[in-house]
Amino acid sequence: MKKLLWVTGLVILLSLVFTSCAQPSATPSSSESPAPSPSTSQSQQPSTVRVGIFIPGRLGDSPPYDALANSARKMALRDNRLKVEVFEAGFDQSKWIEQLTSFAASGKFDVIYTSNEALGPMAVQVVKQVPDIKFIVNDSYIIGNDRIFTTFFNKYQESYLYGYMMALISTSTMPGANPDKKIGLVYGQHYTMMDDLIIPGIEAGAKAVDPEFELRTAMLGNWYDAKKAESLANTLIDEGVDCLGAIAGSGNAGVISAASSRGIYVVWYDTEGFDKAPGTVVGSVLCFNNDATMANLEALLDGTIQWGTAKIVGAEDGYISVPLNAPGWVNNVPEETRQAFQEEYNKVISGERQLEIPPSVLEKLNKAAQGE
Ligand code: RBF
Repeated sequence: MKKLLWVTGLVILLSLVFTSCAQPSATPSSSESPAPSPSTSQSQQPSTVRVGIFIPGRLGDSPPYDALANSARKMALRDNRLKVEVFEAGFDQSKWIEQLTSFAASGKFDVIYTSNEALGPMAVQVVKQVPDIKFIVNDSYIIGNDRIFTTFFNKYQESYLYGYMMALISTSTMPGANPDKKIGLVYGQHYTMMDDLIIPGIEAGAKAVDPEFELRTAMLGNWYDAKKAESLANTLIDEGVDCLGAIAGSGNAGVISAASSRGIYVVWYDTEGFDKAPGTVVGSVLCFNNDATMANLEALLDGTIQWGTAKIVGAEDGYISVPLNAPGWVNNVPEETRQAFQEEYNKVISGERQLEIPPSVLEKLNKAAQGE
């Protein structure tokens, strides 16, 4: 009996081995071998697009540039038609045009993707000198150049929300908030977007909370000196400011140091920022540079970019937003303050509160880019 069982077992085992060897293509394991590509994708070999990312500064503390580089790298991992190389040009702005020209003339790229309003005019110059190269520029507004596409965020709207939030925090019952109707901003340098959209937007937002609000500003003069930024922030706090904004790249760290040692508040611009200093950074207004970059790169790969045009995006289409459920906001800011903010925020995203970029500002940016 034992012998019979042993023989039966052996027969079953042998027949299993035989079946799996004899029918390789019919077994589930065949699906692990490379699936045959559909004939269309075999015949239309996707062409590669080589994109050079030109960072006008350094990566690490500048939300628009970090988002640009990170999104492009992420996109290249997801789509093998995209090849990406990132170049950090550094803070010496007098070198940028030369660096950009040689980057474009290197022959390594089909398209250069860069950011900020000073780079738009440089792109216009470079396309005149370097044949075939194309440019996508975030935070720039240029129309009519058929090798340039720009994306412009409604910074007036973003800054209005920023000022509105800072003024509400300043008038709140939060410890450290004083009766003075003053908020502050430390910023990197003068440029049209700062002077004509960001600062006026913050002022309009604060005055919408209370017309008596005043915005005190301090210019850093660069995008990296955190020590100087700290001293500027301290001066603003001495003047009665109890909630600060920071748009100064690596200088922002100094604004946080001053605010946290003096027990006042910071609202972050473009990204969440709560983790930079929990309890000091208590709110933020977001600008989704990453989404815009991904969308533009997707359009580039699909061949649907509208060269020669500029795309304006804002809160109504989800490119500017506020993290209303973030623990850093919910746990630090009293409910009535958050409620008041949310009411205004809803008006902005629904379009009830119209905060358009003045056409004269767009015209000014385009004219500057065309060298007019
Ligand atoms: N923003 C930064 O966060 N870091 C920078 O290094 C930086 N450099 C800039 C240089 C120039 C010439 C200009 C016009 C803007 C710069 N910005 C920088 C500002 C940036 O474009 C954007 O306006 C702000 O970051 C707010 O979104």
